[in-house]
Amino acid sequence: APTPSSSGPVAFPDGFLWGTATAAYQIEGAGAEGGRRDSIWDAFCRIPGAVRDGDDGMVACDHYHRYRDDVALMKGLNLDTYRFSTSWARVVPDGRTVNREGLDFYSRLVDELLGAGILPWLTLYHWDLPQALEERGGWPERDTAYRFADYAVTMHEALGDRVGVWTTLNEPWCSAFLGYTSGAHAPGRKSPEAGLAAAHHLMLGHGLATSALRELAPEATLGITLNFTVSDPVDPTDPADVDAARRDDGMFNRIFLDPILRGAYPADILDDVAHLGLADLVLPGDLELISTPIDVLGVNYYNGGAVSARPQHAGGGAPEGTAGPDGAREDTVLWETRSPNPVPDGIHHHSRGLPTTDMGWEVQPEGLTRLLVRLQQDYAGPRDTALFVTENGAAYPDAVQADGSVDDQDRLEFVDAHLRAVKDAIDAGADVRGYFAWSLMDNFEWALGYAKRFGLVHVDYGTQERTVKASGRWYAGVARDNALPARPAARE
Ligand code: PNW
Repeated sequence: APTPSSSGPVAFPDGFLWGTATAAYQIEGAGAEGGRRDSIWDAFCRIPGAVRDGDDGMVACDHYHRYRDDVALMKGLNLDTYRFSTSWARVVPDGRTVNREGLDFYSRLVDELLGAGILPWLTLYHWDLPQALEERGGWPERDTAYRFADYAVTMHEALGDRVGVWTTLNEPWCSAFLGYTSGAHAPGRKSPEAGLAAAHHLMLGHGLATSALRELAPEATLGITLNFTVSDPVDPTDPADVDAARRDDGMFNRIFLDPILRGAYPADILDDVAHLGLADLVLPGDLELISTPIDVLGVNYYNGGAVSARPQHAGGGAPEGTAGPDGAREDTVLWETRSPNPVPDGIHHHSRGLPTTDMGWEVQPEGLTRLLVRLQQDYAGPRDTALFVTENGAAYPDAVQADGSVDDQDRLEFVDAHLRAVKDAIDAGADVRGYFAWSLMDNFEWALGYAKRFGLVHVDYGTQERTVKASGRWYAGVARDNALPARPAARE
C-alpha cells in the first residue's frame, strides 16, 4: 500500500518559496527593438539546420511587450517569486557600451513584480552572449569573464536595491559543452579544448561577478544555478561501468561543483582531461575567486542516467519507437549517441525503459531526492549554502480541447512526483528552501524551437493568447496552501 507521503497531502516548511522560471531569449522576442543587438543565439538560429523548423527568438512569447499581463498571470498563480534572466545583448549590445533602453525594460519588469508582491530572482546569464563578444573569441577567451563581471556590476547598479536574489550563470555545463564541444547549442563550435576553456572562463566570470557584487552589497543574496544528473552505473558490479559513471558525474556535476564550493578541480577529472590544456588556463588566484562564498545553490534537475562503458544494443530495454540506442530519441537528438562532454569515449547512456517525456528524457523523481541529499552533505552544508530547485518540469504535447482548455495530467503528475521527492530530501536533512517550475509558459526550447512545450501556461503562438493549463491551476493551489493535495490518482 502507498505510504501517506507518497500519495497523501504533503506540507512544505514555512517560508518555502514557490516560483516559476523563464529565460530572456526563450520568451522576450523584440529581437531588434530597444537597441538590442544579436546574441550568439540570434546568429545560431540563422545557420540552416541548426534549430528545428528554422525557428528563432525574434518574437517568441512577445514578453517584452506583454510583461505586465504576464506578471498579472503570475499573481493569479499565487507565485512568491519569479526567476527570469536579463539579456546581456539587450543591456550591452556591442559588448562594451551600456544601452539605457535595455536596462529600463528590466527596471519596469522588476517594478511590476514588486507591485504584484512577487520576489524578483534574477539570472545574469542564460546563454545569450552578445555576438560581438563571440566574435572576439567568446567564452574560450579569458577576457569574456571580465566583460561578464562588468555587465554584472552594471545590472546591480541599476537594480541592486530591488532584486532579491542574484544568480550569475544558468547551467554553465550547457554553455560550455553543448555550445563549444558538441555544437548542439550556440555558438555551435565543436572542440573539446574550447569547451573546457569555456567552462573555466564561465566559472571565472561567476567568481569575478560574485566577488564584485559582494563588495558592492555585502548583504546581497548571491548564487549560481547548475544542471545536474544522477549517474548510476548500469552494472554496479562491473568496474568499467562504475568508472564510466564516475566520469559522467565528474564532467556533468563535479567539474563545476568542486571549484565553486571546494575551491579546487576534482583530481580525477584533471587527470582525465590532462591532454586538453585545462590546467594551463587556470591562473594563480582563479580558484580563490571561483570559490567566493555563495548564499544559494540553484539546482536544475530533469533526469538522471544509467551509464555504461558499453553501448546499449538496439532494442535492449528501450520501448520500440521511443528511444534508440543510448536512450536518444531520433527527433530530439541533442546528444546523438555520444556524450557531449569533452572526454566522451566509453560513456554510454542506456535506456532503462522508464516512461519518457516529449524530450525523450526518462522520468526519475527519486533521483532528485538522492541528488539534493548528496548536495547538502557534500557541498552546500559544509559551506552554509541554501539549496533551491531552480528548474524542474516536463515537455509534453498539449491536447487543446474544443473550449481552449488544456488538461495536462501528465505534466501535473510529473511536478507532483518531483515535489514529493523534494519533500523526501528535506525530511532527510537537505536544506531546500524553494522550487521553481520550468516553465511559466511554453517558449522557445533552444535547438528544438517551439516544438516542445514546458509551460504551466499554454501559449498560442499565432495569437499570443495565454491559457493556464490544468497543471498551472493545480500549481496555484499548491503555492497558496504551501502544500500538495492528495495525489490526483489517490483522489478517486
Ligand atoms: C535547461 N541536456 O536546458 C535550460 O535551463 C532551459 O532553458 C531549458 O528550456 C530547459 O532546461 C529544458 O530543456 C537544458 O541536454 C538543455 O542535458 C539540455 C540539457 C539540460 C538542460
